This record gives sequence, C-alpha cells and structure tokens, in this order.
Amino acid sequence: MQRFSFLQLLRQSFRNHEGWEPQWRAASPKAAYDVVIVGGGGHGLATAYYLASEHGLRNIAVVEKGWIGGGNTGRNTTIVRSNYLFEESEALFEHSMKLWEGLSQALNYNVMYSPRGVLVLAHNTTDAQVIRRHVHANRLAGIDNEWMTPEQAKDFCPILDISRNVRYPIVGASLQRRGGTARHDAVAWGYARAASALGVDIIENCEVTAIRRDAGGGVQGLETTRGEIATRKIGLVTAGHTSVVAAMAGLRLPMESYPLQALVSEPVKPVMPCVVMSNSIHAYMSQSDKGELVIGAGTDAYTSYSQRGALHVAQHTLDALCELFPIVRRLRMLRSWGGIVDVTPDRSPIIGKSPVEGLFLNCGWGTGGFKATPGSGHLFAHTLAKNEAHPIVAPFGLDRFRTGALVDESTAAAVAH
Ligand code: FAD
Ligand code: PYC
Repeated sequence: MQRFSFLQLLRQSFRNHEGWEPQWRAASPKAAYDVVIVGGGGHGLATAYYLASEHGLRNIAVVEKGWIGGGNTGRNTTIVRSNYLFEESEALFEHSMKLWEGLSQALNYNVMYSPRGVLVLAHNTTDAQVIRRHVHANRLAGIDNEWMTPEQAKDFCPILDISRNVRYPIVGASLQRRGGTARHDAVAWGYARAASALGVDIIENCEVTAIRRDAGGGVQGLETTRGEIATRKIGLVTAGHTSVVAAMAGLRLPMESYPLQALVSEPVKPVMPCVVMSNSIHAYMSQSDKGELVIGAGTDAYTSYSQRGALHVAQHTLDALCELFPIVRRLRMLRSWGGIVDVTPDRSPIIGKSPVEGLFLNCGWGTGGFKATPGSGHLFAHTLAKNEAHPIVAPFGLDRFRTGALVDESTAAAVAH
C-alpha cells in the first residue's frame, strides 16, 4: 500500500477541491487584441465573459496586476440587494439581481447566491422615514421590499436586541427577502473559467503602466509589466484605482479613493439567518457558510490607498454590533482587512464612454459594487461591443457631472461616506 505523508495528503485534498487549480487559461499577452479589459475583478471578468458569450467577440484579454479576484471582489462582505431609491439605480441593480438568480446555472459554477434576506434597521424617526421611502419606491418599481415592526424584525432575526432602553433602539426595519449573499471568489473564478472556455486570455501579474494614444488622441495600446499590447478598445475596470489608470490617458475623473474595512469572527454554529445592516450606525453583519460572522465597518474619513482601515473605525463597529446583538460580545475576531473603494460625488457608478476615443469606464461603485457584478459586466459588455451605452447604464455616464443630472444614492450606500 502506498503511504502518504500528512503534507502530501493535504496538498492532494486541495488539488481535488474545485477551484483550487486554476480553471482558466493563464495566458501570456499576445501582441494585439480587439478589446483589453484592465482589471481582473468580478466586473472585469464578467465583462469579458459577456463580450464573448453574448457579442461573439473572441480576441479579448483581461489584464490583472495581481491575481484575479484579489482586489475588492475578494475583500468585500458579499451583500447582494437591489433596494435603491431612484429609478435609474433600481433598474441597474435589479437587472443584476435577476442575473444573480440564474448565475450558477449560467456559469455551471456554484457562486453560492443565497437569498436569505437583507434587513435594514431604523433607529429613529428620520431613519424610519428614509427607509420607508425606499420601501415605497421599490414596490412601485416592482422590486420586493417590506416594512417591519421591531417585533417582526426580531422574529426574522432572533438575535437582535429590540429592547427600548438600549443605545441604538430599533424602531422598525425594511426587509428585502430576495437580497442576501454570494461567495465572492467563486464569482471571480466562475466568470474566469467561463470566459476562458470561450477563448478569453486572462493575464495575471500584468500591471498596466501606460496608455498609448495615436496622433488623433484615440487609444492605441497599453504598456504593461509584461510588455506592450496593441488595442483600439480598452475597458477600465480597476475599482479604487481608476483615477490613477485613467490619468495615464490624460483623463481626470471626479472620484476619491477611501479604505473600507471588514472583519470576520471565529466560526460559530448558525446564529444569524439573514443579513442585517444599519446605515446610521455604519455596521452590518451576516454569517458565512463556514460559520464566521462577516462584519463590515464604515469607510475611513481620509482618502488613502492603504489596504487597511483605521482601528477606531472597526472598534466603533464592534461596539455597535455588541449593542445590537448582545450574543456576539464574547466572540473573538479572526482576521480583518481593507479594500480601496472609489467614490463619486453622487455615490453612483460611472459606466460608459470616456472623452478619449476607445477608452471606456466602469468605476465609481464605491462601497456597493459587488452586488452589481453580473449586471455591470452584462451592460458594460453591451456598451463596449456596440460603442454605445446600454439604455440601463445611459444615466450613469461621465457627462452627468457636467449636466447636473446626478443619481444621488448616498442613502443607499449603507456604509459611511
Ligand atoms: P476589483 O475586484 O477591485 O477589481 C479591480 C482589479 O483591478 C483589481 O484586481 C486590481 O488589482 C486591478 N488593477 C488595478 N490597477 C491595475 C493596473 N494598473 N493594471 C492592471 N490591473 C489593475 N459591495 C457590495 O455590493 N456588497 C458588499 O457587501 C460590499 N462590501 C464591501 C466590503 C469591503 C471591505 C470593500 C472594500 C468593498 C465592499 N463592496 C461591497 C464593494 C465591492 O467590493 C466593489 O464595488 C466591487 O467588488 C468592485 O469590483 P471590481 O471588479 O470593479 O473591482
Ligand atoms: O452595498 O450592501 C452594500 C454594502 C454592504 C457593505 C458594504 N456595501
């Protein structure tokens, strides 16, 4: 009988685990592509997948400076919902929600979309008015959302403390039952595998360092740490860093970058059946399938590119969560991390053409772009393929900052801004 050491067995079990071995073609860059997507997060990979699957393009590359999904896609708290206020955003996020519902089947990859419900807490009269306004707006648009009394909220999430004499009393809540979570890295891997199977080159460890333009100003190609690539069409999908990359083409964008942090507890048995968010306290929590409580804090108060958040921000969040859920008081935290989110003046994304011919933008998702991954990729692929914004993303063009037609979703962002 063959004997294996413990390490060999461990390695083998990792190999057998779906997703451990790369299931996408790890490519070297070719000299030229029809389209290059910069940024191998969920949005960039989804864009490449839909360009290939729905628009028949094949000569596509996704270039990623690190490893795919290593940016905000792999750092976020995976909340999926479409309970936004304005019609433009409702259409955008609901489009995405519908794609989530069939995504595992479409990609033949389990992205673990789990519609376990997203409960948004109201702590005072203003909160209640704002949240109820969202409920009414959503219902008018045919999006599920409902108002709950504190008792109904507690029935749905029994570990909530709804006593009246606490620091953050709960006066009501909204519940979007179709909202929930999905497995963040599975989304990147699922899109990567499906795009690769359609011939897309996914090129990791390939940082874009310059954008070359021709005499007329249009894009001509990219310089990367793995050589030059010629292309006439570039999609920038580099969350948190798009201002830096766009500046390589001489473009200044109305965005600021902030650290946003999250943390997980040690794993415990199932205690949390849904997602709970509190916008005014800047704290939210859910439980992963591994048992860890997944906790998110607010953004730092200052712009920065450091991928960690300030300690006092996390401390405030933990204090607040101990008030809302006294059961978590004795839990230990396992790890914490941060990501860089790019925030626009109206807290809505920028999707569409840029003033530079051949340069397209998909950025500004701020604290809330994970939920949009399938919809963003789907609509951005259309925009790139047709050279024209898809009607759903047309309101999210860069020109709104000139015309003033803003889509002010600051109350939907759910975390501090
Ligand atoms: P990313 O996954 O960041 O991908 C961009 C990629 O571009 C990166 O991999 C980066 O390495 C690459 N890149 C950058 N510069 C270059 C370059 N020069 N050359 C090549 N590649 C480059 N959203 C929700 O909807 N729900 C949530 O619960 C949620 N929680 C969050 C919690 C935290 C802590 C954070 C940080 C964010 C959260 N978000 C959430 C926001 C969400 O994570 C992002 O909006 C979303 O993941 C952005 O996806 P992306 O594919 O555009 O970006
Ligand atoms: O957009 O739902 C969201 C979210 C939660 C935490 C960060 N963003």
